[in-house]
Formats: sequence, C-alpha cells, structure tokens
Amino acid sequence: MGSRKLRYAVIGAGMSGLLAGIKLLERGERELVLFEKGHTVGGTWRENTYPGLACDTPAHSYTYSFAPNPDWSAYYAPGPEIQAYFEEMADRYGVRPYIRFQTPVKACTWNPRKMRWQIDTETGEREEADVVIAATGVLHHPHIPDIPGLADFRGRWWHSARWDHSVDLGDKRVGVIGSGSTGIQIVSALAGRVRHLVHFQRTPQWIMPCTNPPYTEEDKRLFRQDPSRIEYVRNGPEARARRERFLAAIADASSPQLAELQQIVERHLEESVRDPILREKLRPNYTVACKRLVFSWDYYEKIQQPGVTIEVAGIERVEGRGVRMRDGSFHPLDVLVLATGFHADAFVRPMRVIGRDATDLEELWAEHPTAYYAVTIPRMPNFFLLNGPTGPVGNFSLIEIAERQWNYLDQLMELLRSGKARAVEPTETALADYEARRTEAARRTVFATGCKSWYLDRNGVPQVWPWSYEHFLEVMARPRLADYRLLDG
Ligand code: NA7
Repeated sequence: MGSRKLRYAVIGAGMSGLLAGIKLLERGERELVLFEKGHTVGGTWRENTYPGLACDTPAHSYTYSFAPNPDWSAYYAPGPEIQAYFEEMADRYGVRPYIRFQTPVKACTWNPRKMRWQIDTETGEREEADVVIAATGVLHHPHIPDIPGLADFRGRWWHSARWDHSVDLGDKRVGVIGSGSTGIQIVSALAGRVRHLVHFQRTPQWIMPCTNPPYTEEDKRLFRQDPSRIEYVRNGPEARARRERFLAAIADASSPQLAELQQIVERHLEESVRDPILREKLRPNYTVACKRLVFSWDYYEKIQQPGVTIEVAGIERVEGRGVRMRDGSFHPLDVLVLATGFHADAFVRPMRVIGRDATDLEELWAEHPTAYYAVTIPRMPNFFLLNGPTGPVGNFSLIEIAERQWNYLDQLMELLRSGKARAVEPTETALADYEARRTEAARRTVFATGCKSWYLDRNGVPQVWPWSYEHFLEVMARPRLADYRLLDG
C-alpha cells in the first residue's frame, strides 16, 4: 500500500480543535473541515462571559507552545483576552476558512466498505472523512439543577455560561448559587458592585491563595525581546516544582505534599477571615483538592465587604421574589445566577457515534465514558480524542495536554498516511487493562477521599488521570503499537 492523502474532520473549534486545524495545515494537509456548533472559535472562552472570568492556569502556560503571547496583561489572564487570543490564532494560522460555524455534528457513522466516517450535521449536511478528531471539550453542557420553584421566580435567572449582559446589576439584589471556580470568580467580581449579593454554598470550598500581578509594559517588552523569559514562566524550575508538588499531592492522598497543601489553605482561611462565625461557614469538611481546587486572590477579602451574605443553610425552594432556606429564612432577590457546573460526563455526546460492527459509543459508555489513555476507543477506527475522558483535567494547562495528545495521535495518523494501515484502533484488551490499572490508581487519589465532585463517575470512581504528569508525558511520547489493531482495506 502506498502513501495516501487523508481527509480529516475535526469536531469543535475551541482550543483543541484549533490546535488540530493548525497542526494539520502546518503539515500541508488541505482536505480538512472543522465543524463548530457556535458562531465563532474559542469554545469555553466563547461561551463563558461572566464577570470575573479568568483562567486559573497561569497565562503563559495556557498558551500554545508554538505561539507565545508576550502581551498577556497579568499572570492569570482574563477570559476576554483568552478569547481574543484564540480568534487571533484562527486567523494567523489560516484555520478560519476551514471552519463551518453553527454546524453541530449530529452523528458520525463508520462506513466499513469505504473505511471512512460519514458525518451528518444538524443542518442537514453530509460529509466523509478518513479521520475524525473529536475536540468537543469537557465542560459545556450547563447543569441546571432541579431546584423546586425555579420556574416561579419573578426576577431574572441564568446559568453562568449563558450570562445575560442586558441586565444592569448595579441596583439589583443578586444571588449566586454554586461555589466551584465559577461561583467564586463571579462573587469576587460582583461583591461591592451590586445592591446586595448572596452567595449560596451547598458545599464550601478550600481556597488556594495566589497573587495575580499585572504585567507592566516593561515586562511585556522583556517577554517580547527575550522569549526564554516566557519559557521560564511556563516551564522553569519554579513552575515545574509547583506542578510536580501538586501532582504528587493529588495522586496520593497520604502524601506529605497533600498535607502541606492542607496547611496552606487552612492558614489562608484562618488569617483572612476575621469573623469566627463566617470562618466556620466557609470551612470545608473534606480534604483539600478533593474537589477541583479553587484559586483566588481576592475571594475572602471581597466577601467581607458590606453588602455580601454567605448562606450555607441549604436551599428549600425558589419563590417568586427570592430564595427560601431550609431554616425558614428568606433572601429577597432580583437576579439569580446558577453557577452550578456542567454535565461533565457528556464529552462527545449528544453526538451519536456508530463505529465498526455497528458499535454504538452510547453503549460502550453506558457505565461511564472512557478511552484508552484518553485518546482512542476500540471499534472506533481512526476516531481520535483531544481532552477526552480520563485525561489529566485538574488544575493543569489543558493546552499542553492537548498538544501532547496531538503528538501521540499524529503518530497514529502517520501510519495511515504512510499506507501502513487503512485504519487504526486500540484493542479491547488494551482498554480493559488500562481501565483496570487506572481505576486501581484512581482509588488512591485525593479525589476519592470522600467528597462529591464532577471528577467522579456514578460509582464514585474518579474519571481522571491518576498518575504523575511525567507518566503522562512518557505515554504520550509514543503509541505502544502492540495495543493497537491495524486494519487493512
Ligand atoms: P462546579 O465546580 O461543578 O461547581 C458547581 C457548584 O454548584 C458546586 O458548588 C455545587 O455544589 C453547586 N450546585 C450544583 N447543583 C446545586 C444545587 N442543586 N443546589 C445548590 N448548589 C448546587 O462548576 P464550576 O462551573 O464552578 O466549575 C467547573 C469547572 O470550570 C472548574 O472546575 C474549572 O475546571 C473550570 P456541590 O459542591 O455539588 O455541593
């Protein structure tokens, strides 16, 4: 079999999909289409526009390695700047003309005769491709909780990822439900800027203190002049040590690194919150980092201003004019914001994926979504995932993760381009072995120490990478071909 030209379909034009587009164009591939459900690129950063939005991974790490940005305004970049960066990337690398916007993919179906995927969109288009790259993101289906009475609320309400900018909040009484990273950022931004603010916390969060120094014009000039300064922020000894410490802490709940983290967040709470009653309300009853760790430079300070109430009594129901608590108390509100998270187990769904031998991905994922090393799935030939299930998602740069995954997947695609195979998929045994080892290791992580979080599957097993970052880098460096089935035409 000689070398062959492939046709690629990328699903999603967020950070990972754009990466795929850029890398394919760089290789000279032109038979390429990206399907995007939204009106522009950016994924998460397009959809989330709430006040206070920032990425809690340092800006220079949350940047493509090949496109450093000396102009980030601060150590942690605000959301709109990140969105602007991706818009610029789509243009700089010429990906935009290959993107079909407002074209959600309905189904991908493997055609065994042609050994190609058939792609059907919600807009009635049908396309074929040799390779599908699913870059559909992790957290983008808003979770709207079933809180009794929500439909009767006479004020305005919305989910954090669907911010209604037409409402001026300055003179409003605003309630924010949820204390994940999103709720904490929104409350920090709105405190002192609305008539009254109530933060409803079902479960308090440990807050990791950090600082967010702005970069001065001089800093930016130095970053531009000497890119090794950027590399230092991304990957210098301090950044590496921080990453390794954090990974050691989460991978082993009995590690000294976790004990050290615990001390940091406890001290932060003690030293930052003066009122002992408020302090106790804010004190979580589980181990630090069991839920995804929230970083904040100003939450504790902001909520101690006048005009902010922290409510932990538990919501009984929403009424026409506000929120009734289980203890009978009532908070009158004009606006209610649901910072209540996402359906984190959706991944490529609701798209239907029907692979070899009519295997339905929905059935494969009936228990929980999974993929061999987070990137490939048995019976789904030439179907490749970026930031798919069981990858390292907690508090790391998902950009670096996607780049490493791309490096791995590109080697599989090279088997197809060079004519060594028509299609490639991992064996069932390889996935089963991976899952057994992963599940075993996952039980030792901090995520399994007895809190509820979006990391856990319905059996309470963390659905994430449980090993060290080094192991991730090692595995992603080269596919283990013995774990793959190569299919000929
Ligand atoms: P998260 O981290 O899933 O947080 C959701 C929050 O909403 C969390 O505090 C939940 O409380 C709360 N929640 C969910 N349902 C309810 C109901 N019914 N009543 C009261 N409170 C509720 O989502 P985020 O958007 O903050 O962050 C998602 C990720 O985005 C984040 O981890 C980063 O990766 C970026 P619970 O803790 O379940 O008691």
